[in-house]
Amino acid sequence: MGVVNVTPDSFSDGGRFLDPAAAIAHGRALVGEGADIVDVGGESTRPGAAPVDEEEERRRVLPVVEGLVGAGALVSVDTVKLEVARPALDAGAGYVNDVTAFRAAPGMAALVAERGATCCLMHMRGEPRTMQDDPRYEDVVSEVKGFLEERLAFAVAEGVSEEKIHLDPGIGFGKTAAHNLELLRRLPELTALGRPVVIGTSRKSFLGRIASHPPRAVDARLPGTIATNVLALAAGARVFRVHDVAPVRDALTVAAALLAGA
Ligand code: HH2
Repeated sequence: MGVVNVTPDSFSDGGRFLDPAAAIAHGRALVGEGADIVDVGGESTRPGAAPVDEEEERRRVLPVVEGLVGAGALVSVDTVKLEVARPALDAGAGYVNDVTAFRAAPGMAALVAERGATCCLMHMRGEPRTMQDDPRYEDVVSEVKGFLEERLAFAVAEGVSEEKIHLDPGIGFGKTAAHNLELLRRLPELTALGRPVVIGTSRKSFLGRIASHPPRAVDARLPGTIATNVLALAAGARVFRVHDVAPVRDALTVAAALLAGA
């Protein structure tokens, strides 16, 4: 899953693809690099990000969704708003990536069910503005697992077909570096839920902290991104949400060949 952020303030590429033509060209390039899904988002979820109103989010996202439909990949809309998801699905998107796992917008699950779209249900502790203020868990993996289990049951009860549901532990969403590592280490406990697990470590700050990089050296996080995605593949993850599709796809292809021989 390649990331297309149509935002001025995303943590790693904010402002680079705010122009729809630039965002569409970037999305097409990611498809060319081998992305099976392109995830288009118009609101940053980085810690402390300012909320975006619905009309502005639609203005950012819809032309890009329209421009990427037919480019050779499934188009995903990364939104928590019903009236952004609905017109994106009307325009041909087939995947809804809701980082609140259907908790923000009543009706989101029913919309996904009605359209037969695929969706990603992600765990987040708190909300982006405050989620990194001293997050604590008794046992992060069992709490995330319990949450995803409950959200999966909710989505199915709302009519979403189970085969259309992906689950995501929400790396960095209300979690310390130690929590992120524990979730990655114990991923088989989440794949045991029986649905494809999505992993989003790409360029996230914990990778830079572990490798002792300067705080804003985002591009230097590619090796850490590759390491975490390869190990997540070995632990059973199936969807890898990344900004740098070509190098991660290459690493995953080689790792998959090696694992297939095991
Ligand atoms: N991470 C981000 C945004 N959306 N969705 C899922 N399912 N999983 C993730 O880990 C995830 C996500 C944050 O990354 P990015 O989109 O690059 O940054 P920003 O939120 O600042 O736009």
